[in-house]
Amino acid sequence: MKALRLILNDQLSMTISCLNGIDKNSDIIMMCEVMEEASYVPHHPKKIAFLFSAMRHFAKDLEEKEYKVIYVKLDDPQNTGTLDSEVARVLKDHKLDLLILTEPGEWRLSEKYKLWQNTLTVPIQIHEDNRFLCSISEFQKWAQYKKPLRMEYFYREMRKKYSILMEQDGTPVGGKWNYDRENRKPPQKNMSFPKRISHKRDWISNEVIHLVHDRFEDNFGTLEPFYYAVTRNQALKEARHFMDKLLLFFGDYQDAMISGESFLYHSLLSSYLNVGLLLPIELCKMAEVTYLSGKAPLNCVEGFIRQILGWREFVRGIYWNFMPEYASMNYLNSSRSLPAFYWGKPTRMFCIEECVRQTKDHAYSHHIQRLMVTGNFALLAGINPVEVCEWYLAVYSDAYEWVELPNTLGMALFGDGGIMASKPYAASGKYIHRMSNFCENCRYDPNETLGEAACPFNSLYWDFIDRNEDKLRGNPRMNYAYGNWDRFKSDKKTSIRLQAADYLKQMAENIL
Ligand code: FAD
Ligand code: DLZ
Ligand code: SF4
Repeated sequence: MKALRLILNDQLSMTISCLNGIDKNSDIIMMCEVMEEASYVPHHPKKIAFLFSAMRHFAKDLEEKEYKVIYVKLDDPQNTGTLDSEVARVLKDHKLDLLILTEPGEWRLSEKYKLWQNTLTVPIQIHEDNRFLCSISEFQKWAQYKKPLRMEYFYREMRKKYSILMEQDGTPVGGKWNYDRENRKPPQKNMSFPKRISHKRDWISNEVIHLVHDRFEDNFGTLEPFYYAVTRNQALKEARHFMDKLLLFFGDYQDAMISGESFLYHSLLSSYLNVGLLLPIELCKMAEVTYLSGKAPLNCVEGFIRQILGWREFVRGIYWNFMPEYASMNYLNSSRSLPAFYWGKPTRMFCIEECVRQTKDHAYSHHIQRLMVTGNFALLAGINPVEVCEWYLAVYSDAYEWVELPNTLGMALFGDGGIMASKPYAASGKYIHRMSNFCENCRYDPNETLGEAACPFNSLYWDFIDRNEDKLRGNPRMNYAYGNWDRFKSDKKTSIRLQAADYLKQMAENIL
């Protein structure tokens, strides 16, 4: 049998399951750039350039290993623009009699695969994506009897399963599972950050950059300078650089935000992991070795491993466990439109402007910026989750629906009513003031709730607490917030409501 083996854009791993048992003489590997995938949201130009360049380099590596590869470029004249039609065309043209796939990262595509079982003329095999450390069925089994689902318990099981940071007697190294409390330091004055490595740009990347410039120039985001790693070797260099120079500070300042500093001590590895150039297990092992050789403290190493072995696998489990209903959940009935400042229009809120600017420049911002600035604002202002999710899916180079949706709809917007998080991550301007230097440059005052200079996050925070009382008051983790709200006199409550209404009106008029 001659098989076609389709590799999607985020399946760029030599160990990908659809290549298992491949016959180099007869089987064909297919990869294709299609407009349908490149435009279902307005992806950031850096994201598209990174993905296409990484794909083209991966195809070249496969050819060098003497696999037969069909690579369809976006501007190839015969490219019909969709995965359906391209797969059907290649199957027919090359008289292939089997299609072998690895399960995709998005529900949308898994539905497509189901459809192909009826529409294509050849049998189809779909293999598990074994790069993840917890399979979809294993997560579902774990989740079956656990209510509520909490990352911390899942993470402990994963630590035991892979014996990462574990003592021989089955206890966690250092005696604790989680060192998060040590990882919330605000930024210090005069912090310095090791220089990031850069990669030489070759003709493949140059060709892709021209293509993206021509075809996607209207999309939000800056294409140049383009500095992403696009091969496994380059991605490994990034990983080693992180382990050697940054991991030792990663934990302490994980939540800090600094104006003009997009990366701090973060790894910037999510894009490479999600596309398949790096594997989660190898990063966990590298971090563990860094700890064992005394090069980074336990709070930093455990914090990093928890993000990958815990959060990353947990969000994927949540996605596949609750889709397709998950995508349309809107527990708080949030319905306002996404303000234009998310797409780079001016705003007087410095924190938002800065996070959006960093996003525009790098197709990246770190977790706390995504969660506590742009995410928190959308939560407090009651923005429609569908619009917010589309924004996150478009603007970050690491964004695929399996990881973006639970983080945005669940963690940031509480749209799933508590599946991902035990309470909303709602915070006033005081949090941003404590964890960043953004407020120093802002025309608003984080210490004021009322008046012209008042930080919009403050009145919007109380308005959020007030208007969602029926849904949130019963939650024990919200007792503190409701205790404080209850202590406000009724005229103060009225003033806060009016102030918030005014800011929401300004937001709708694009003058906030
Ligand atoms: P680091 O801070 O260095 O963390 C190390 C690694 O841990 C990351 O590379 C990533 O692989 C993993 N990780 C950390 N937190 C999470 C998490 N919550 N979920 C999954 N993996 C995690 N991450 C994505 O990969 N794609 C997304 O589309 C995405 N969308 C997000 C949307 C929102 C609203 C929020 C709050 C978070 C989102 N995240 C997403 C999670 C997280 O913000 C990014 O993984 C992280 O910022 C990537 O930067 P880094 O590689 O420097 O991460
Ligand atoms: C995000 C993306 C883009 C921009 N382009 C392509 C493409 O041209 N070809 C492709 O195979 N995949 C692309 N992707 C990724 C898919 O949209 C989808 O998110 C993943 O393949 C899911 O596994
Ligand atoms: Fe953001 Fe408020 Fe601080 Fe301005 S004062 S930067 S709006 S938190």
